[in-house]
Amino acid sequence: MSFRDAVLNALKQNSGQWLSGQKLCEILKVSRTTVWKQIKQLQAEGYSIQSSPKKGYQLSTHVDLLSPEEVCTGLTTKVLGRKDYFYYQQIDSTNNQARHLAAQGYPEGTLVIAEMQTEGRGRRGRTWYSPSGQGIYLSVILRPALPLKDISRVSLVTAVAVAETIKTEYNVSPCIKWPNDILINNRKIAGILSEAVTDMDGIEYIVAGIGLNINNSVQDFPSDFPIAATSARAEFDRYASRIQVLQTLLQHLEEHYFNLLNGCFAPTLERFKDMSMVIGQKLRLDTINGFITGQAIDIDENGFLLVCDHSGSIHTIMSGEISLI
Ligand code: BT5
Repeated sequence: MSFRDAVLNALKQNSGQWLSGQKLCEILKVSRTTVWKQIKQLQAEGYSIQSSPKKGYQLSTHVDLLSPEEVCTGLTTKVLGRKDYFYYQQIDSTNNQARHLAAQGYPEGTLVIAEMQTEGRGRRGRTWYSPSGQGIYLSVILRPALPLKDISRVSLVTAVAVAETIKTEYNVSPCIKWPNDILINNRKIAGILSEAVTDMDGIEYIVAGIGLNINNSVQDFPSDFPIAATSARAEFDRYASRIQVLQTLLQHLEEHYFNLLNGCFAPTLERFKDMSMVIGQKLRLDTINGFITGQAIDIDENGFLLVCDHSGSIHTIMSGEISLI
């Protein structure tokens, strides 16, 4: 065990209580200055450690850092986060970093997680507001051995995993706005950015990026979003352990993803449709080829949206922006 881990362990065993500097020195067999330097380092990592000249050091009982050592304890996934887990206090965008790692050959299940993003990205050049320590900003590298036509299914799998995480943790079913917005009471709580690199043989890799608002105060969100933003704290009036929510998310994601790989996508599609807020709705759809208006009638087995226009023609839409009419 490294010296850093030994200090952290000693503090954790006494979390919520004071541990004198003298006692720590005895346990660790080092000088007070060495202990003090390591405590400063742990504070810089984000651990909430109080210090008092008379009482010593106290680690807050509420550790909520998304570091591998906190998240992997109690995580039951087999692949996601099991081997390569990149954790940052601050990064431009976890998707940028995951794409970079995927291009270097990092395997399926590699996670990139940050406490804060300075250039969090949405789709089509939009931004994702990512303040420090309040939400989950996660990208995972997937290398599905699937044909190209199945790419959209992976996006749906991710959306269902996020929605089910909210259901598991808060016992409330959110709505999914095809393809990738997760809403509660018409306010956006999460978004997904899937980026794929493909070749003639199929999918080389997909970076699935998830932004989920957990402990944000609603007043802190920028006021100019076209869809109002919300967080789990704002909706359910309580702080949550981001560690626990992240573990649940990784478990749901892995379960639905493995089902997809094993040819069992139908139950995930049904879950998606159950939570979809667009089926049956009149809408305007902006796509790269222009826009159409009509009624969303279904989502097909590939995850494409079927829209019936005013003349009765049915359009199969792979990606686009929906505005409900
Ligand atoms: C998305 O894009 O919803 C995909 C967001 C994906 C973010 C994750 S975080 C981890 C990973 N790394 C990244 O760099 N990105 C991914 P889109 O559908 O284009 O929605 C973006 C729009 O949502 C913005 O233009 C705002 O209107 C709104 N928005 C931005 N930040 C938000 C937030 N924190 N909560 C709710 N709405 C937000």
